[in-house]
Amino acid sequence: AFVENLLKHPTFLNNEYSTKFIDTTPELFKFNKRRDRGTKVLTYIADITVNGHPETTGRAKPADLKLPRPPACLGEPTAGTKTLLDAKGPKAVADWMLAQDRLLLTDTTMRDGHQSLLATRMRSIDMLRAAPVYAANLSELFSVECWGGATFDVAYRFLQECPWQRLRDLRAAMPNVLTQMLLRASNGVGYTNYPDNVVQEFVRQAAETGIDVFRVFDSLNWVENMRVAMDAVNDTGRICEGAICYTGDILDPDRAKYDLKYYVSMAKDLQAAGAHILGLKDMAGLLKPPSATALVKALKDELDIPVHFHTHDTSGIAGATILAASEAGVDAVDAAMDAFSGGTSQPCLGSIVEALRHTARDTGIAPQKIREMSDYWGHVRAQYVAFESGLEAPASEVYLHEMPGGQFTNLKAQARSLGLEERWPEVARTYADVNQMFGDIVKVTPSSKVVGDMALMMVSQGLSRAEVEAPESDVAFPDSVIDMMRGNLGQPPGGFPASILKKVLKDEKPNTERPGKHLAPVNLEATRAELVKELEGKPVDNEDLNGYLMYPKVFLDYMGRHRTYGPVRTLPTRTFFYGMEAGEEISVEIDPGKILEIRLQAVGDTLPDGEVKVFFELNGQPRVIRVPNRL
Ligand code: BTN
Ligand code: 3PY
Ligand code: ZN
Repeated sequence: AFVENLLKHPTFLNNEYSTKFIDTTPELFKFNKRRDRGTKVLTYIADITVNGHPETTGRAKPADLKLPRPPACLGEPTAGTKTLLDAKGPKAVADWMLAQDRLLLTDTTMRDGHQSLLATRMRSIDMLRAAPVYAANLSELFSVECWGGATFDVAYRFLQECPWQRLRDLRAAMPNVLTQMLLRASNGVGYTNYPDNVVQEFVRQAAETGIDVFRVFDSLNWVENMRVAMDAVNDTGRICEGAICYTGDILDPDRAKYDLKYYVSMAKDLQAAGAHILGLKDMAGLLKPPSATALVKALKDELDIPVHFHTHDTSGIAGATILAASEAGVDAVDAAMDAFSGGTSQPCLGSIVEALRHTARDTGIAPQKIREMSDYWGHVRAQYVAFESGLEAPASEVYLHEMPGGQFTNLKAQARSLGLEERWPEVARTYADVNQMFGDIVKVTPSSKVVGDMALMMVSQGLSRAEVEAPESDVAFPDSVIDMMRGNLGQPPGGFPASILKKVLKDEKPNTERPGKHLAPVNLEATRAELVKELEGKPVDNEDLNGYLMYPKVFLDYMGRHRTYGPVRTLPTRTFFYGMEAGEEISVEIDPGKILEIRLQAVGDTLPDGEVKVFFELNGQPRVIRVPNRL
């Protein structure tokens, strides 16, 4: 009916229609979703070309129009770590790791690399063009970290794409190498504690869609709060990497709370809880080389499972820490491809490979293959210049504030938007003060966000720690602080100090039990039915259901935009963020094998009704799309 109505409609006959036409033509409205995908994608391009993309307006623009070209695949994919997992299971992979002399490497470019350097904005298409090359040329890697952490919500929220589809496609393109994700235990890939069955269902789906290695951590290092997620991973037959979050300095007598004994004891708890691998997650890059020597030695002595080290190069010294950890016998480390390394990201993969060549821990990866891959990543990075943070030099300041790599540049941007840019040193010091006021806690998503919220509030209101703590003062604490003190993120070692609990909660009694214990399970089928209704009858599969369970509003907003703009995930990144230029031609595979050849002919003037005609050729046929001029 829609097509019939549309075909007869005068506006359509003029080959001029737009979202607005659809929205203001009630007789068509119901069928709006049947507008063909090509038209939707043209509408998106027209809109961005006319109005710009809200996220890149006013930011630097990439110089190059060319699509980044991945290096050639040198032969067919050969057996890799994933092949071993499929044949023999997770315990066999862990045993294999222990038996290797070489240092094993995880490439973090597709997750933490861009999360830490480009505000998580890398799009699937840029990953998917690289993935077959990883399968063919880099199957000696231990794993490719490509999912989880902040990438999940950013995909829906800012990139207008489905994170599940990204994972499914990556898995298909890299059948021989282990895929790895970062999971915030009972916080899933969100910022809050979810009911146990939501976490379980999420893990089940992630494994089904394509994750092999789950790095599970808790933002307060509370093992009790990691068990549900770890058990769920073990139920899938995939690899459970239980991670310690590293903070403080084991060699500093003033930070005795997080000493060697603390970490070894937590590591043993994680091993007992079913971890196949122990993750040593140094999210801020605080582990110094001599401390790494001591810590890795102790962990290797005390554990039966392999140790996998993750760090950030904010200080500039992480390469040395990696080499110290390697010398002390660490089994695997994380690094980012050269073009996505350094600064708040991971240390440089190619340089680690070079540093270990012709030694007992030679990684066995050919430097030439890394250089070629990194060349591609360099061109990819250049497309995202609008999202560069501008951090130009290593910062030893990280030992003062202890902000995780992903938060550092983010908080700086937040401070700037509050007009506090000049007072950054004060924000950094206050962040450290808040940490001490909260009892010296692990700071990683989501606990790091709580500390950041409090620090920004104090600096913008001119409050010192002493003023916040003074019993007579009346402080309006941020909601996230109240929530954490209530126990909704769980408990740090030794609990929160009584003084801050009293100040924040007054006479309210905090919950010191596992938050999930008090959350009723979600009725999954009732939720699916509710979502079907929200989507006006569209069938809801398990991936969509899981997206909605993690982020109800973000997911629905994404679906709403999807209805208007269709599948924009395969647009070149340049087109997605900047639209097209007159005379430009692009080729877009909107479905496997279905290719649209799109040429932008011209952009017309703004008409009296405020709309602009945008003239395209779609597969050789002229098409005119009207979009509102919102500038
Ligand atoms: C975003 O949500 O900002 C990113 C997704 C892109 C949505 C496009 S941008 C042009 C058009 N105008 C909007 O407000 N949303 C869409
Ligand atoms: C995340 O949770 O996204 C992190 O990267 C923590 O380090
Ligand atoms: Zn990290």
